[in-house]
Amino acid sequence: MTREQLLEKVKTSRPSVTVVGLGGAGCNITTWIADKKLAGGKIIGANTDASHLSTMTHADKLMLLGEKLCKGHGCGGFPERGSEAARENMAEIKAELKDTNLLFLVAGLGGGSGTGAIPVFAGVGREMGALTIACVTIPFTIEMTRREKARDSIKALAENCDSIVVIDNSKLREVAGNLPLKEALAVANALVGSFVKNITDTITQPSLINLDYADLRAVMERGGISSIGIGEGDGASRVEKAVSQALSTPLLDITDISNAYGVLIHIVGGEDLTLEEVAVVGEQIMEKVPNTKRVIWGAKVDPGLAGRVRVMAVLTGVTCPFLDVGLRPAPQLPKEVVKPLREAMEHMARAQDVSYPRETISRAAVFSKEK
Ligand SMILES: Nc1nc2c(ncn2[C@@H]2O[C@H](COP(=O)(O)OP(=O)(O)OP(=O)(O)O)[C@@H](O)[C@H]2O)c(=O)[nH]1
Ligand SMILES: [Mg+2]
Repeated sequence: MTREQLLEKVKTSRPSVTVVGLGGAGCNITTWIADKKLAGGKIIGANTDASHLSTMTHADKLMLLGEKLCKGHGCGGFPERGSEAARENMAEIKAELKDTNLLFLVAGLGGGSGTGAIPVFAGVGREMGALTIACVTIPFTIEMTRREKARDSIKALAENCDSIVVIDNSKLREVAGNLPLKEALAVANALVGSFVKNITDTITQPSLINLDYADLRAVMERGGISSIGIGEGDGASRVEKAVSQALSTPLLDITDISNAYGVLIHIVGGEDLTLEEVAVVGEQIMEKVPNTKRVIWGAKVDPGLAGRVRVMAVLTGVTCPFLDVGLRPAPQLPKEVVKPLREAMEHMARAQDVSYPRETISRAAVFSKEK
């Protein structure tokens, strides 16, 4: 193979990513992502509400769902209408998702359009063989009946998704403080949005440590519920602070983090982020989640973050008392699914052209050893 052919291969083998925002909340979240620029992914806004959809100025494609059924108005909180509306657009949905490898479906559950349409899109995604990840919020405890509705729809969604990343709006207070509703929702939008953007960026763009599509598949494809925790730290113990915050305030109540099926760790730091710090993040998180070998990494330098470290930990296949969704039977997994940290760090060291501290190497070797 010539170098040109190889470069062409790199280009064509890059996974294609599609992000679909469904319903009012879903479209608001994808607008956040589009504003931050999503390199290497296509953004689709889909809603039954024409007027809300028209506010999505940066999407690559807008889909008015159920034009005949809803006539450009919303679904008034009825998910059955949302499903029927989406089915009206089936041919268009199939055409848009045709070549997608990684599909993010984003919605705020509890209303009609997003809640009803998301399982329809998920069904198409799975049928097309895409790794299908739903990213949803569940309503505040005060929205009682909406919350019940959201719970039912997650059960239905589990049939067709590889993973469902859930953020409970009620948990936002713990991370964001007692904010007025509009601001609390904006925090939720930023959280779901950064999850989607972080993964897409590290898969499609050269990063410090690249997340690999096959690895992502290994931690996400068995389904179930995933919970996200985020943390940020500065000063001498910035890594410890960021990790303990990320693990102590998951955005969904889960019973036991030590039993997670897989872990995805994403680290962002300024130019001063060191290899040692990246290793310490891994070590601390893996101490808390000792029962899994499925741990994948992404790390990125953001020059605007000087002095600080930001950690996002995604725990997949967790148990949540409110949701009661289990894992699907195990697929044929490759024997070694843990991306060896040592390999990743060697790559990182080469990219940064720094020499490798001895202590870090031995630590990394511990991570990559089969447990
Ligand atoms: N994160 C986030 N959640 C929101 C936002 N707006 C509403 N929600 C939540 O999402 C749930 C569903 O609301 P919408 O997305 O407006 O509903 P929809 O899917 O458009 O459904 P219909 O309007 O009934 O057709 C609400 O119960 C809220 O909990 C938002 O901007 N961000
Ligand atoms: Mg709406």
